[in-house]
Amino acid sequence: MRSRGSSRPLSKLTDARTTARLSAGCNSVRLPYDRSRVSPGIVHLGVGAFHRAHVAVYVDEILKRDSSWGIIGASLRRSDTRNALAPQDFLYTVVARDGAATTMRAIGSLLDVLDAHNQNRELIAAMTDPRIRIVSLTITEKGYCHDPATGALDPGHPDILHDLANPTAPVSAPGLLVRALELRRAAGIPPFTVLCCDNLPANGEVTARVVGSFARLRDTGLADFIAGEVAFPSSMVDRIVPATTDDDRRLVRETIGLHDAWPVVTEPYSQWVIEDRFPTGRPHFEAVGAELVKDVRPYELMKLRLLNGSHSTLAYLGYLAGYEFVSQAIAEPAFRTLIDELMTEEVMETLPRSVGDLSFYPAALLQRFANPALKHRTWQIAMDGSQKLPQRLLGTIRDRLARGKSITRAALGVAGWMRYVAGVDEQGRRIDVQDPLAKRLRAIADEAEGLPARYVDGMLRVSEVFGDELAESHVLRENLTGHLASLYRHGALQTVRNVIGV
Ligand code: CS2
Repeated sequence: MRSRGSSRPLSKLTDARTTARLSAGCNSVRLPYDRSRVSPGIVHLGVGAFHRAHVAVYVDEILKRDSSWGIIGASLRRSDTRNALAPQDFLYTVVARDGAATTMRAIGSLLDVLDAHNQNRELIAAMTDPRIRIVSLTITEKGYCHDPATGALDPGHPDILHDLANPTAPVSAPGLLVRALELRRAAGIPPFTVLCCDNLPANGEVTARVVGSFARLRDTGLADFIAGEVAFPSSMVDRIVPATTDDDRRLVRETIGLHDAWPVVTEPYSQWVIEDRFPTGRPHFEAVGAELVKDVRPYELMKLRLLNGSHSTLAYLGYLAGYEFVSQAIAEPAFRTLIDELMTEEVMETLPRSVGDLSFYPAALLQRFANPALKHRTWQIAMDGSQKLPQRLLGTIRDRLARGKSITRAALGVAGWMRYVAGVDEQGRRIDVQDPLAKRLRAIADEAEGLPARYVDGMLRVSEVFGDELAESHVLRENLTGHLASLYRHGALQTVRNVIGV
């Protein structure tokens, strides 16, 4: 493993050895550029599977034409990505699969992965390096330390309290960004552009708001500087990337004859729509398949409500009905019809017309969900529902209620979530609910003592999820109570059948 002194945080990699090893004997897995010439231009916070199959792949294409945009990655929570990738010089394989084909390619755009806890100084030094012009983020919804219903920073969040007490050794994304911007400002280095790549609506604005609020809690001069000088473009990201399994590792080993400790398996499809606002420069993203636009909001709404709203609905109801993978759930005709109707009957008319003709999109999504080669666990998507539901299902519900339209299917997705976070499945087994609010949600379920109306009342008071306005809606309350009663009495599959009328 390469050791890195803090005095040389961004030394160039010379990994011809590993490149040669990965390319040996396999024409489909090789790097089409000289990696020893690549220098870092991007720091990316949150190097999970999604990043490695999405932004890192676009940047890998960029490196064929411009070697100044390598990525220094950082893990904010765990050190497992660094531990797996360091021995292979941060090279890894991306496997794109569907029923018809499997393709593999090596990705070399990731030059290093730093552990934000154990290598905090190195990470901040990297973010302060003048060569870094973009800091991008995929830290998941909960990484923003915000109130999901309003998008405002939660000043009582444990990581924010930590970073206010330790401003020079921050652990949260807002804390890291503010510290690095502070150091750049002091050193006269122009700020970087902050590029959010998480599934949040107006994700650039949300990031600007939490970073700005955190900065203001530290130093108003710094907050004014950030508000005036730093760009936070929004972007819509899309690629389905399940967590890597041992079977995936085996597939790579058997195909290319090399052990890759952490490949990523994904679908062939990929989309990235970026708001074109990069005062400090950017790669020629449009040359590698990204769409640069003035306003990302319509694309974000489309994707969050159609894809992610369907995904979450499938995840909760599918899990409860006993389906381990999305492809299994969508193969059940009743689920397929429910998701189709959710999209075409409820979500579509809430979307802005400016996004163009979307009539092809629901069918394309159903096909992507059905991809039999992806082992995408319903349990994985079910994680962090309290952070996801506002933008995935509740926006649709709010817009439809305002127009007096029915919300049956979207409300069933929300009721599925409520049933799921109560923590016991239809066979009486414990559900491993992963959610920052898991304990509180479970307590609300326990207090309701099996009475759906009481449970719904308690849940609607969780203002981080529902805000104030939705909690007052009788229509929503009635829909949720009816669905929840049915989920408990008849189970998820029968409830779905009843809702679609078969
Ligand atoms: C999924 C997303 O885990 C989840 O919540 O809905 O990660 C989804 O696969 C991506 O947004 C697809 O672009």
